[in-house]
Amino acid sequence: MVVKVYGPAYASPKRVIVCLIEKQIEFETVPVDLVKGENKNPEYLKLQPFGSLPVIQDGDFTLYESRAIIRYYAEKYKSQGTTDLLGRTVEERGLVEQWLEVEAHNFHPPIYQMTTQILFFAKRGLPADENLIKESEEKLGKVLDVYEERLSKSKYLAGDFFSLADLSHLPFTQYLVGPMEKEYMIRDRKHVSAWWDDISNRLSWKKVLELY
Ligand SMILES: N[C@@H](CCC(=O)N[C@@H](CS)C(=O)NCC(=O)O)C(=O)O
Repeated sequence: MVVKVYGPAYASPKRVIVCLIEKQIEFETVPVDLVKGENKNPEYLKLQPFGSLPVIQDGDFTLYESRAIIRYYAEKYKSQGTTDLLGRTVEERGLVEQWLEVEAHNFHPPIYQMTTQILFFAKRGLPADENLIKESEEKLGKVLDVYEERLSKSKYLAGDFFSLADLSHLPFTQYLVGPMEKEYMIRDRKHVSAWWDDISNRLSWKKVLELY
C-alpha cells in the first residue's frame, strides 16, 4: 500500500516526507494549496478537521499531526531503512522524545512566527510586524544557544545518533537559512552550524528539496 501525503509543498508535510524517505516507505503526494484555501474544503476537513497540513492516508488508516506521523512510521518500520530513529534503549527513546518536545514547544513557535511574517505575509503583499519578527528572532536565538551547548557535548540532539529529533528540525531551519536570509543564526554558533551541515546534507533531505 502506497502512503498518500497531503500538501508536499509546505514545511510540516516535508517533515513527514523526509521520514518516509529515511524509512524507505513508498509514498505519493496530493497537492493542497493553502493560498487558495484548499485546506478548508469540506473534503479535506473530513481528513484533518483543523484544516492543517499534513495528513496521511495509509490504506484505511488516516493520521494527522506531522510529529505523530513520524513517530508512527519510525515505530512501525523500526528495522527498515534508517534504524534507531527513536533510539535503541528506553533512555535513548526518552532523550529523542525530550528533544522532539523541545523542537515542538521551544524551537517551533518563534521560527513559525518568523516564517509567517517574513515569508507568507510578504508573499501576499501584507505588511509584516517588525516588532514581532525581532521578538521571535531573540527567542529563537536563546533556544539556539541551548542547542549550541547541547551539541558541544553530543553530535546530535539526543546523543551520538541521528534521530527524529534532528529530522524534525529540517523543514523550518531550511526556511531560516534560505528564503528568510537568516543563515547567520546557524553559522554564528559553531556546533549548531556543524550539526546543520550534517543533517541537511543527508540524501533524504536533498531528495525532498529536489522533489518539492
Ligand atoms: N501541528 C501541525 C501543524 C501543521 C502546520 O502548521 N501546517 C501548516 C503548513 S506548514 C498549515 O497547514 N497551515 C495552515 C493552517 O493551519 O490553516 C503538524 O505538525 O502537523
